[in-house]
Amino acid sequence: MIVNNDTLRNWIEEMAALCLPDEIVWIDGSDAQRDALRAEACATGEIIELNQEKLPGCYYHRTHPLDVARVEDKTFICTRRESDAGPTNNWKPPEEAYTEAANFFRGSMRGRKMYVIPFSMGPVGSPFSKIGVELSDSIYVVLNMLIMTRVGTDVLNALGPSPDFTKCLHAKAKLDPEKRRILHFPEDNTIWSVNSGYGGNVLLGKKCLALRIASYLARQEGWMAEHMLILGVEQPNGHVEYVAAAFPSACGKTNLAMLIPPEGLRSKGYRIWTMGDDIAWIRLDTDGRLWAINPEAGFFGVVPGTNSRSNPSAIETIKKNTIYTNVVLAKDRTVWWEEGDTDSPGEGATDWLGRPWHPGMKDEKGKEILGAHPNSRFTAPFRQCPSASFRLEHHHGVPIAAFIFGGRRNTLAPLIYEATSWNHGVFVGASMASERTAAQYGKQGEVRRDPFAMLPFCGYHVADYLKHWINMGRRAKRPPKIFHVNWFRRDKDGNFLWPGYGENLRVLEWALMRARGEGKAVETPIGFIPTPDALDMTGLDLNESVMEELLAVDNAEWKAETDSIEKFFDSLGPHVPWELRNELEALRRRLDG
Ligand code: SAT
Ligand code: MN
Repeated sequence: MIVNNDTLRNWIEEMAALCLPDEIVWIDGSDAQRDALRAEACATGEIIELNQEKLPGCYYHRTHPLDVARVEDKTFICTRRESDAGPTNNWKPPEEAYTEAANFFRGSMRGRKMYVIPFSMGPVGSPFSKIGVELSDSIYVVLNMLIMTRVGTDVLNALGPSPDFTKCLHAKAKLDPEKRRILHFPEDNTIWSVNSGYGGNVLLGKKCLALRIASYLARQEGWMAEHMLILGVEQPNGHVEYVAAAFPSACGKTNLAMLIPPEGLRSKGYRIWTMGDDIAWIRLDTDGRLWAINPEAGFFGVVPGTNSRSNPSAIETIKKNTIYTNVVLAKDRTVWWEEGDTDSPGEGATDWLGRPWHPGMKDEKGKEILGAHPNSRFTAPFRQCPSASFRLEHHHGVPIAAFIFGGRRNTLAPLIYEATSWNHGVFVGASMASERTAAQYGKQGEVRRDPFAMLPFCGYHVADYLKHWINMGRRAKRPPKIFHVNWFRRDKDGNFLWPGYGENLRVLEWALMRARGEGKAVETPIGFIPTPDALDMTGLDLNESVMEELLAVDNAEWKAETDSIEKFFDSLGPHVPWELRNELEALRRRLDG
């Protein structure tokens, strides 16, 4: 391949001299090359071909048992000054990080091939998009990148001779967890990842580029890189309005992104268009609004718990051309997972570790052995989603009418409330939190703050990130309205008050009505909440008293919350924006009434 880009060629030469691959292979994005790579990986056992009658185009992969998720303690932001990484990121000085990791990369591709993966985050050639080139010695990574991003010759053509691309280097090396490093050099537009083979550690377009590096660039260039799903709600009159929503993990982001309207609203003509389930890049346009694209081209979703009730669209999406990682492999080369659509994978199945397995198996201590790893994943092309938005390839994305922030709170936060101003909304996003459930390790009920769900993904000082949010609102003439939702409020006996799933559309629709200047609301100290009759409840029978409980605001509980938020702000260091300190004090005054 003739590549007329000196920066790119020199960098690849330099990295090849470090890693010493036997061969360098350019990924052109063609089906023929993808098929050849699949065949090669099947031959070595790196992937397994699934039952092509039942799961056409689907493949299976098991990771190393100690390589099953992102590793936050091995993830670093390497800026020249430590203060630029802020108090919530791990930091290493760039020279030290490069030197140490070079030792792990050195000679690690001997006897292997180095694949050159040119990829675009966002539609190829869009002014919203960014180009990256990932060098990797893993076919599994190549096959995943082909689904998750736009890859190939088009991307090189769009780049031309420009040096403006993110240099991404990945080597599996020995998969040694101790020597695993996920290094970000925002000042060099560079990412180095070594000793892992899975997920966000190695699909470098995703969290590493599209969030950590992009958030750094976005602040410099005046846009936003956010950990948000994007969803279009089509009203009965055919008009589509868009929301972008941020939730901490385990709040059902992918399910919300693929929501199926409940019958009562569907029959009125409501419809959902999925734009993204994880990441939004957002820019201010000349119309004064914020416009968002989804920089990805696929879904990398958690498999366990995905079923025809929780997410029928996902079930439809992953029937073909999907890579399954770390689930149960059935004897007929289909796949199975906990809380899927069937009770058992049948005789002769093997678990994510490759051991013979059947449901109900217990270890020596009597603890249940899961067949699929809890972080097992599907990688599937976006366009296979039945509700995939027709604007996915639109270079400008979609205008955002409302931002939705959420968390998993047993008490305190009502089903929905609306911020009274942009700055108040930024305060709401900055103080987002989830409580641990029984299923998670650690203390039950412990509150974890995760501003904008960006804490693990912000490529610079989080207080500066909060200030960037304040500034974006100042610049936008028609900024989105900001809301906070809580699908997880419980009654005294611990039961969920709200049915969730598709019913959540009723709540989103109220937010969109408010954004249009409609919708009934009452003002409370924490913001506007719907009047008890404001949500469209057609087809859902919910007791009035339950609705009241869902919308209740308890001043005493909220006062305790303000103290907890203040402690959190204090932990972020001295330059938390004064606007947010003001919002905190204003909230306290309103609560004191
Ligand atoms: O592994 S990913 O980072 O892509 C997904 C996640 O952990 O959120
Ligand atoms: Mn995510």
